[in-house]
Amino acid sequence: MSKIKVPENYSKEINQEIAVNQIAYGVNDSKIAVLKGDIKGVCYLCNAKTGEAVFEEKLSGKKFDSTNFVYVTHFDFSDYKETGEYYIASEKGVSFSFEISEKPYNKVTIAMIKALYFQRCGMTLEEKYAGEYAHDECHNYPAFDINNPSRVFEDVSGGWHDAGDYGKYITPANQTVFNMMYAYELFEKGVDFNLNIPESGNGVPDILNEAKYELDWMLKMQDENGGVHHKVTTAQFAGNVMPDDDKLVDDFKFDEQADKYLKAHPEIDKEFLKTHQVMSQISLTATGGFAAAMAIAARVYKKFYPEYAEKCLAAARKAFDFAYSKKDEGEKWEFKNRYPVVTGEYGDNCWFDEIYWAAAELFRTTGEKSYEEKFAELFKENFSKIAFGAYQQGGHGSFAYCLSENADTQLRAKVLNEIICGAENALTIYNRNAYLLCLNDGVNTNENEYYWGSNVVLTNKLGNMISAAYLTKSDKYDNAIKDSISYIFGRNYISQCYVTGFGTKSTKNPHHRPSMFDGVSEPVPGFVAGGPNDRKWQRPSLIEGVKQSEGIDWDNMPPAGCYIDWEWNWTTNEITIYWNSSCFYVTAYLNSK
Ligand code: 9MR
Ligand code: 9MR
Ligand code: ZN
Repeated sequence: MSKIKVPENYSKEINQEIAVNQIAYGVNDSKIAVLKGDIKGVCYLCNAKTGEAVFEEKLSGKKFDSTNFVYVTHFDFSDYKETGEYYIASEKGVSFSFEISEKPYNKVTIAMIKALYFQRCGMTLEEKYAGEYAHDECHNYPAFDINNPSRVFEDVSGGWHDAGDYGKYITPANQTVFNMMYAYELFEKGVDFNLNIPESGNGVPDILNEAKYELDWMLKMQDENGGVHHKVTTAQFAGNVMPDDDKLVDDFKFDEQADKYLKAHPEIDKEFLKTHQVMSQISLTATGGFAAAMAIAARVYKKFYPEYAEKCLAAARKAFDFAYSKKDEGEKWEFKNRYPVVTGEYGDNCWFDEIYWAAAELFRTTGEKSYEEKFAELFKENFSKIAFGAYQQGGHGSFAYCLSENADTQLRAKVLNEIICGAENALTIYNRNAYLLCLNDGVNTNENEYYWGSNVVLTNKLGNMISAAYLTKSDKYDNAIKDSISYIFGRNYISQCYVTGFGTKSTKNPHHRPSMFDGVSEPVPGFVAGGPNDRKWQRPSLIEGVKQSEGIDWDNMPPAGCYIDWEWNWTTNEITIYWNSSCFYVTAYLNSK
């Protein structure tokens, strides 16, 4: 029996101002709870089963959180090293419970990868894999070429729905498969799980089985000239329906614009518009990133499917040649939605980073000097060499180059230096952040990074830190990485765990059509929500959402509080494939240690 006792007068009510990682802390890791306010009493760690206090500390030393303009106090129970389920008791009440675990990220990593299976388009999700989230096949309709409507792509099936909408977009796909294949290549132990998907048990790791579902679709998006179409979607966002009930353009607006369009294209008619998806035009950002992704696939699938690997390599080379030869006339290829398409744009006015990434991957895969020369040339262009994401992919390229055998020593040193500077920068931000994460808040620096998809702004930065850690064989960034993940898992200003199905106060109402319209009360598990968005002008749905949350003073809400778990608030509560992959790439790294 422990001699430590929580005083009788301590409240036993849950107090959300005690923020913890609601999923799990690693048993040998730093373990901190962040309490709002200047708290001075003794704080206790209690066993959740018995209520018994097992560890205590007298709190002192408030810290100022410049992001949200509050004082906070840390309760550090790192010295306690027994696994189990716990909560924290303070004079202000108790926290949500959490685990201390040998393998704190395993379950959530599996769920975050499996979430991609739930995004599969074009096939039935059977009950034995999808449980109550099963549904019939969807979107197996042909697509017409936006540049030439009489040209029809008969088979654009497969791949994942990108997000809460049902579109399929190449640039986010490029990042997602990158995360998966790199997680396998570098941190295999951290993703070596059976996902219970149709391919499980076929001798190929499930993370690669799942990625291949997307890659197979991506290959269909490459045109004969090597260029890659930016996306294939219905003309408009789907209505309030499950994927298999999305009867395309049943709700296609036949307005004046449509009439004009049909007059200009006598080769098609209304019926045609109602039965086809739209294949949007080629873009250089899609093509460059695709070349990179396929070059990675050529490496990682070689051992399992040698012919497939060859096919991926050929696709990569062809895409690269297309993108490289057009890079100086890139404006012509910058993606903008064209009528009748109004779905997600994924606009990006810099394509050099994607082509840079492709050159690096092709060099890494083939060892051919010509790709290295082009990489060296593109290195001189002005774009971030450290950013990871669906828009900025220079960080992917830099990492790939530094991992290449026979990389030029001098150039490699320069590239590595960029990666390390980026990681050091993130570390500095982390070190002054009272909630222990590396997002800029606009106070100490100019940029406030609490914008649309802020959770992935964070995990992408961790991607940069992981590159630095991996290349320098250092664990100096690991605390910052783990602590930032604890922010996503609930240790934040609003005690919100942003992963569906995990933690106590977790995201329950994501802007995700299947979760919204499947009649199941719980959302599909394992999805990471976009997170707080402090750009007030970009929150139409949040403003409407005020009605949903009477009494909340949104105008004075600090950055990390600008979140509402409401399904129509897509600017903070949507989910996407690449937000998930960016997060499980990080936990895969942590798992593999
Ligand atoms: O569901 C759409 C989501 O995936 C997008 O991120 C978001 C912003 O482009 O738009 C959502 O769709 C909404 C559309 O923009 C406006 N009409 C209502 C749609 C939601 O049903
Ligand atoms: O993340 C994107 C955000 O930065 C844009 O402002 C917004 C409007 O164009 O689109 C977001 O991306 C969405 C995409 O357009 C459609 N699929 C879901 C994406 C995430 O919300
Ligand atoms: Zn579909």
